Formats: sequence, structure tokens, C-alpha cells
Amino acid sequence: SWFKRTPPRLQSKDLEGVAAYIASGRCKNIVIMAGAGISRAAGIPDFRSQGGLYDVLRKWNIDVRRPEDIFTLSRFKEDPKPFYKLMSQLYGGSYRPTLTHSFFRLLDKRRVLNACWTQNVDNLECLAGLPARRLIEAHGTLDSQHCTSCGAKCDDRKMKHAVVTGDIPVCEKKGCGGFVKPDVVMFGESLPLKFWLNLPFLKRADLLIIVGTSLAVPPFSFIANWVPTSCPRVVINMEPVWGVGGRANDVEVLGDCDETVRRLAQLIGADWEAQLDALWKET
Ligand code: CNA
Repeated sequence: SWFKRTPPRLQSKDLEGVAAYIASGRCKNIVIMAGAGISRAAGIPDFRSQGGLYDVLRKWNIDVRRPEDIFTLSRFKEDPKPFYKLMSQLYGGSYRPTLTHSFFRLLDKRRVLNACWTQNVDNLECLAGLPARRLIEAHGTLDSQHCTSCGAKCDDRKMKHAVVTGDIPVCEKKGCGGFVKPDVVMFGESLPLKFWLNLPFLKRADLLIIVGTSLAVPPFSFIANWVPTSCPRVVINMEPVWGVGGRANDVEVLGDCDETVRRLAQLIGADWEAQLDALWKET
């Protein structure tokens, strides 16, 4: 069983080494940690890159002392307008998963994916076909919503209509009228139960792929330290990620994630790249 195996070691500390490890068949429990960077190619801005949501807020002169305030529950309850002004950006378009999302699906198809832990709320992992049992949406999802006052569920279409037309969605239950909020985790809220329940399984990880995230938001960022010390960790990101790089099996591949996962698939085998493209075309 998994705990009796000898600890994995990469042939080389680069993408070739990671590919050889996956191709060897010894790597069967890949854990992914994903962030907003993987959805940028879909046209969704991230938080902290240039041109990201934090820049947008500054440009709009939105009255928030810190950009994080907009995603803080107590502030939302006082005044949800800045949050919804920003949401209208996200709800306006229709988005298609990226090659990186399809790479996650490929790992699942090849039966080497243990779980994908994502901070994203855009639902693109689901649209790429990743089954719910493999997906942990640590910061919730924009795909459903509830009243912050009475907790009632709110209709999808009414919600999206309100947001796109610039209204604040309000609970329609008689006598309630509370503000409706998408089921995203705000600062000041606890993470979904699924996050906490899945933590013990991180001990099974035999490869950690950290992709498109600055890894700046705890407790999500802690996951990187909760895989076994011997577990190789590969960062696929535009910039180095704080806190990862010090372990013997850490690998850093800087650059665009779609390009990197394509190269990784190529290096594992031509059939992997072909299947990756086929899965992406399906989305
Ligand atoms: P972040 O802090 O904005 O970091 C994004 C990271 O991705 C940065 O380090 C970038 O260098 C990197 N990056 C950007 N483009 C690429 C690319 N093409 N290839 C590789 N790397 C790239 O975002 P995090 O996800 O780390 O921060 C966590 C927040 C952001 C979570 O709470 C999310 O809910 C929230 N968020 C989510 C979305 C979404 O659902 N798509 C969008 C914006 C923000």
C-alpha cells in the first residue's frame, strides 16, 4: 500500500524529471493546488497580477481602504455595492476552461489524480469535466447563492440578471429582503467542510503541482506543507511562490501554465498531448 512504498525521487529537478516520474507509473496520487492564474487565459483577471482585480478596483476608485475589504463579510453586509460592481465583470462574460483545466481532467482520466484543490470560484474545473469527487473548491463557488440574512437559496437566473444589470440581488422571501451573496468564502468566513475533511488524504500525495497561484492566502497556502516531506512539489507559475523551494524534491517552472502543461504532456508521451488536446476541444 501507499505508505510502504520507498519515497519518490526525481531524476532531475526540472520538468523532464517530473515527466519521467509520471511516465514511470510510480506516481499515482497527484495533488493539485490551483489559483486564479490558471483562468487568466479564459479572460478572468486574477487578484495580484498587473491588470488584476486589485488594479481594477484602484482604477474605479472604489472606496475600500484595502482591496481585501471588498471580500470581507462584515463590509459586504454593510454595503454590497463594491462587491457587486466587481461581480458584474465576472458574470458579464461566458468563459471556457483553459488547457490547464483540461490537463487536470487528463490526470483524472489517466487515474493518477488524487485531488484538485482550487481557490478559484469560477467553476471552470467542473466545466472541464473534472468530477466533483476530485474537486475541492476551497473558497466556494459563484455557481450558487444564498441570502445572508435568512439563508434561503436564490434562483440562478434572477441572481445573474440582477448582477449584470447592476442591481443588488435581494432575497425574495416574504418580509426578508436581505442581501443575497454567492457561495464564495469571504474573509471572516470559514472554509467549506469538504476542505477540512479532505486534509488527512494529503498524506497520500506522491506529487504536488502548485499552479497559477501566489499562494498568499492561508489556510489554503498551508496545504503545500501538509504533503509528505518526501513528496516532490512542482511550482508552475509566472513568478516564484513564497514558501516553496526549500525541500530536496522541489521544482520550479516559471512561465505560462498552459505552455508548461502542454510541454509536460509532450514529455510524458505523445499520446498524452493528443489526449490533452482532445479533452480541451470537448469543453
Ligand atoms: P493571485 O494572488 O492573483 O495569484 C495569481 C498567480 O498566478 C500569480 O502568482 C501570477 O504570477 C500567476 N499567473 C498569472 N497568470 C499566469 C499564467 N498564465 N500562468 C502561470 N501563472 C500565472 O491569485 P490566487 O489564486 O493565488 O489568490 C487567491 C484568491 C484569488 C482566491 O481567494 C480566489 O478566490 C481569488 N480569485 C479567483 C478567481 C477565479 O475564480 N478565476 C479570479 C480572481 C481571484
